[in-house]
Amino acid sequence: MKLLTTSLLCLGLFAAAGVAQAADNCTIALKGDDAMKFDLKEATVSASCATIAIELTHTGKLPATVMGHNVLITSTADLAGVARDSIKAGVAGHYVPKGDARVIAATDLIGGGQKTRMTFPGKKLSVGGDYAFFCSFPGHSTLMKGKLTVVK
Ligand SMILES: [Cu+2]
Repeated sequence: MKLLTTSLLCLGLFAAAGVAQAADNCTIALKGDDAMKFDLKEATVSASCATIAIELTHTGKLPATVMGHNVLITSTADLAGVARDSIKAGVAGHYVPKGDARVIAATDLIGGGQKTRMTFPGKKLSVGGDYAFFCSFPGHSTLMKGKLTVVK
């Protein structure tokens, strides 16, 4: 009976892990703080997800005008150019260049204690493509950036 219980427990754990992993592959969850850092340097999503979500939590206390964070996804090659052009959009424009085809996805700009979420179609990403995520608040992308890996 003890053996059976253990086996059932193991099965349950495996099932839970499988569900968690599948969910994670359709969501890019990041935390930003008052030290101008994201909690992750790398994220992985699946291009087969009908919808991919970006969830950003600002764990700091500073307002968006001082230490605002957002998450943009571009190809790695476009990161520097988009970061530069984002400045013109200003806080009111969430530091996201309007109608810029290089921006694959972008969240709103948030301040300390806030959360934001946006979704975009998984088909906007290609398996094996060279993508980056970063914060486009002026000066932040040097530290607040990471590699986005896209799997099948
Ligand atoms: Cu930032």
